Amino acid sequence: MVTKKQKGHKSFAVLVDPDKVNKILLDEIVSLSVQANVDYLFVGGSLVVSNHLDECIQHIKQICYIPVLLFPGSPSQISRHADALLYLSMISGRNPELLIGQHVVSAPFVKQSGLEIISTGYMVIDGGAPTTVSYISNALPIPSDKNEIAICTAMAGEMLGMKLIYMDAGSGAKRAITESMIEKVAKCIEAPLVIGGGITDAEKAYLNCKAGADIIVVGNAIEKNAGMIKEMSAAIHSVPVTTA
Ligand code: 1GP
Repeated sequence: MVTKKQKGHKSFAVLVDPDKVNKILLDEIVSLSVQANVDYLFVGGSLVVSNHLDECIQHIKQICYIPVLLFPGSPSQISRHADALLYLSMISGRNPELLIGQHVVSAPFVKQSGLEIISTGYMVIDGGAPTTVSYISNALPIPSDKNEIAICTAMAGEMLGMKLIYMDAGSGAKRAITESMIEKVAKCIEAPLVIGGGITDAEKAYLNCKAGADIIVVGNAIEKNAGMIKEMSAAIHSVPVTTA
């Protein structure tokens, strides 16, 4: 991820929530992702109630080579079959459980999993309506027009050693994160910047990358119309390469 950023390459991550996709839709999403050169498959969700995470990831690994990264809503969403774990600390909130508490409890288990651990400063930005992540986290999101708070939070996360900064308006957000916020945050950090939540068309994905996003995550819009993978991927990968 860091190397891709250094080369100015923009990446596309398709989010698969095991609760929201059946096998037919999963096969369709994976097949279209392979054809469209999707960079990553993120698997997880704020609230996964089913118990077929392992099965879902094993199936993906059998049918494609796209790296699978866990995007867990809780420590129970860990599968050793994935390639890596986004080790999220919710630095935008003040809920100690999501900052460090759950990490302490699950540390031996996570270590034993053998997964590549990618420490990630996770920032929830207000998406215009309560989302599952904002409810479950029991923490206030960063207001969507408070760019300074987002900048300072991202900088602090990076200085604490986080390898990625992920700004998320929440799945199905009414309002995606503004390009103005993305641009200002991107200018202040060197870590790759992941942007997701409420991105519903290729143009928005393109504009987010132009503003400074390094990785775009889309889930909801693809669950509704998997055909969108192709145009979104083409738009993201068409952003001119710029090296810092
Ligand atoms: C949510 O960032 C992801 O955590 C993706 O959001 O489902 O709205 O695309 P969407």
